[in-house]
Amino acid sequence: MATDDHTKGTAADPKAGSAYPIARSADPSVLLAAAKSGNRAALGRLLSLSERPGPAGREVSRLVFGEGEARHVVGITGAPGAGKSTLTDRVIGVIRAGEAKVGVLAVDPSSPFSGGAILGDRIRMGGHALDDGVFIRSMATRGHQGGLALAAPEAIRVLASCGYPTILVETVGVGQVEVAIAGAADTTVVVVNPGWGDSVQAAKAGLLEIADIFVVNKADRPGADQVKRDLESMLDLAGTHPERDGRRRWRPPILATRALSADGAGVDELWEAICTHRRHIAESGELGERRQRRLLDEARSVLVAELMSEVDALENEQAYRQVARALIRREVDPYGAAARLRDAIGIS
Ligand SMILES: Nc1nc2c(ncn2[C@@H]2O[C@H](COP(=O)(O)OP(=O)(O)OP(=O)(O)O)[C@@H](O)[C@H]2O)c(=O)[nH]1
Ligand SMILES: [Mg+2]
Repeated sequence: MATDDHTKGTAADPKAGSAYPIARSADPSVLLAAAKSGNRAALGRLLSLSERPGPAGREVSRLVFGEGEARHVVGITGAPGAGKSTLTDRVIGVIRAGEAKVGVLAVDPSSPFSGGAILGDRIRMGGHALDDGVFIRSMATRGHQGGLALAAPEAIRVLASCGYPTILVETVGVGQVEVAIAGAADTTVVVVNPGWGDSVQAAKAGLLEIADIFVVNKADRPGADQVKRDLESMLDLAGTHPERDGRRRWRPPILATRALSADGAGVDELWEAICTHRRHIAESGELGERRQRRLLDEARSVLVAELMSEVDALENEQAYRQVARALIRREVDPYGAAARLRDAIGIS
């Protein structure tokens, strides 16, 4: 099956014609070269390395950062069960009809026991299991030092540098981190369903702010028009804000899809809207700005993660115990304690 993050290393590099299992290599540059030449096991291993703390992971970051960036990162988010995976599978179909390669990141926010959900995504996107032009990676919260917010952009760069210029990122639209990941795309698609209050739920989850395109999926069910009207009026309200920099404003279109129907009704239009949005932000300069902002956000997240681990490491230090004692005896308040700990780490 082509949805492989299984990198047990048994696959020999077919392109090199050698029996040496390159995917088992721990050398990031060897893996990157193999992955670029189409070795999927090597790509999987590279992604796994990039998720782990330590020098190998850092080296992967360094290597792929120098390789440039994805052409188009598309976030697909929405409530659990809205049909994100089914829709993603359909969009993959449209992209592949044009023969471009596509990488998919299915971000699973739940616990280490979420194997079932990941398996579900694989099955739903399984229509492309034998297609070498598609690489699907499931990513769970566990295992990454700085959490998903750091793992996702890293994985996007790895996929892009290995020949997947378009990346679809599916995340469930609940929880701050997940919404932030979906919003950290060039184009963010928010999926809602017909039903009372679905648009209100989307607004509550903060999805209204990050949406570049709305999709009312399951439009085969009654109530699709109502959700569309609700969203339109919410957008009308938002539209009363002054235009920024006098730029032509992008009003998120609201499309209807039936991802399960035989002809995938509305999916062609969705892909068209995604491409139109990319053109729009490329022309207005927003694409470059979004990416610059994302990079800076990422660097800040790295800094915070590093500081956190330094603070954690302090717990075993004498200085920490002294400060803790003073705090408990109320000789110093929490701010004073923090100032002393800062001294102990060596930041002023
Ligand atoms: N009636 C109808 N059902 C749909 C449609 N699209 C998807 N479904 C069904 O909705 C259910 C959820 O679909 P998924 O694609 O797994 O939804 P998801 O948003 O990826 O779900 P999670 O990743 O678990 O949050 C499945 O049973 C699909 O078959 C549609 O257009 N119409
Ligand atoms: Mg899904």
